[in-house]
Amino acid sequence: MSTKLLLLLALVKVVPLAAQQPSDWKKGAVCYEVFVRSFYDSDGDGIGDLNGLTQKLDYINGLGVRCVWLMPIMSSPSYHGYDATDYYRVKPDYGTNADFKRFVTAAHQRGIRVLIDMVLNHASNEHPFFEDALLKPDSPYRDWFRFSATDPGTKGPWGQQVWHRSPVRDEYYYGVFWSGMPDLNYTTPAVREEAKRVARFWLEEMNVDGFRLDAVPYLVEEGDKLSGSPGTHAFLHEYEDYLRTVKPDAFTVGEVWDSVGSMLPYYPNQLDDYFAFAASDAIVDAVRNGSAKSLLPNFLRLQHEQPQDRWSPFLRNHDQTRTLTALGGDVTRARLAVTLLLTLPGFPFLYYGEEIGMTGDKPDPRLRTPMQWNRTPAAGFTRGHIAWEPLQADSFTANVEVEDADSTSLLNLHRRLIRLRSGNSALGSGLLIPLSASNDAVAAYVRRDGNRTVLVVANLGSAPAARVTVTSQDSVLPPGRYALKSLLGAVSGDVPMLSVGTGGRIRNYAPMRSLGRGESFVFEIGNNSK
Ligand SMILES: [Ca+2]
Ligand SMILES: [Ca+2]
Repeated sequence: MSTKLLLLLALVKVVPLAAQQPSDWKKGAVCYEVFVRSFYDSDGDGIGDLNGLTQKLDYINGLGVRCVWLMPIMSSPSYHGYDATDYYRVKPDYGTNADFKRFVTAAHQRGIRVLIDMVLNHASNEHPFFEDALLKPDSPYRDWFRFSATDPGTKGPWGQQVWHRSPVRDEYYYGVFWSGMPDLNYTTPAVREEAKRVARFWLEEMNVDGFRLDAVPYLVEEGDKLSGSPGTHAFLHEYEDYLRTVKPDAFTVGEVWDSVGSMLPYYPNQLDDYFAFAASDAIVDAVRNGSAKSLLPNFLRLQHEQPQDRWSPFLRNHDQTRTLTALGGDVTRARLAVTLLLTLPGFPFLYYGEEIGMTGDKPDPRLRTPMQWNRTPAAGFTRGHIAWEPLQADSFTANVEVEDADSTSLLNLHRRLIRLRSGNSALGSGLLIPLSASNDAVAAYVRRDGNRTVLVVANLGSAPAARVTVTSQDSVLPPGRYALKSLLGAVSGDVPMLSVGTGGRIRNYAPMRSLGRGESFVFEIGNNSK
């Protein structure tokens, strides 16, 4: 490519996806999880759909996210879609395969990558292959599932029933989650090949950029090893290798809902990335408990073990009580939580509606309620009268329209933080260096890469914290005096210069006279002014 053309490309506002280095795009990026059914209904039937999602792409782009993960969009009898009946066809409620392709094209035009949920572990009990296997003992699909002539009676990984009685004859089949979701048998070569064929279809024909893989620890059962078996790891490795041959920069993120220690066996050569559940819980817990003590250990361990673009923190996903509800409706705490999430390392994910402080608690449909767009009875989600699931009660006050107009809103804080992260290499990919604060309620850390250094200080406590000082155990910066500049709005009063002594340590530095309740600061540490 000529230098002239390179220069031209650099000047184009949106860098075409193909021109980006395969792994570069995750640096400083945020990915947005969307439940299509609840995002925007384009035709008034009360169900969100792909055309509606396409119509709202400018909103998503305006958040500054560079990637979306769509919860299941394949044909399925359930509202959530985690039980497919056809892996090659979009759920008719959501539209057609052509609608999906138009969505992907429109997302790519905005530089937004598209990941879709891929549910490999199980199909629906209404999937034609399972129905065939259930009905006919000589079905070619018998060994695509796991049948047993007698009830093995064994329980699942969390003590649940996993062997379900066939409704047709005296036998049992295996389903780790539910009788409506029979597990596919990945020891059968044809099942592994089919999983690859499905992946190829979505990568090539539908042009997606990758997958979020559901429930990966449960893929292969080996004796009484129902989770994290050697066969599961081997299959993930095989699957990822296959994706590389189809689309070298395809991206995969897996759900391993477990501790950091239990995530680590899924590296280095299986999926690209996994959700960091334990690190995510640490953020919400720290903010809820008003204590910074257990905030950083999981992040530091992950940082030590794996590159930052290979683990993904978040606040909440579609299976969990929404952040604002978990924080007792306290918006100040919700602001702290997202400030921590988007200034800590990793490749963060954001669940739709969290940016406007949507609320919701179990049962599951209440965690996935329609997006609140404006102050109308259906919150602008549908022009029909009835949404598929009732809105949350606060849709008149917590919605995009209201928060858009308020520069101090949670929504605008999200936009600022997402942009800050993408534009500041220290926040995007810098090393996390923990600081100890003189007050346990205060979180303090530095992010630093080769060029830039950022200091984050946040009071998680329920009272103001006066004269808080921060200290580093290790070398943070070359010795000298540094000026601090706030990256998140104006700061009242002067911020004292930071003196870094020999050894590069920060010692008893007090950036502010007092930190108000819920107050946080993100400072750029300027050039050495010595
Ligand atoms: Ca619709
Ligand atoms: Ca399985």
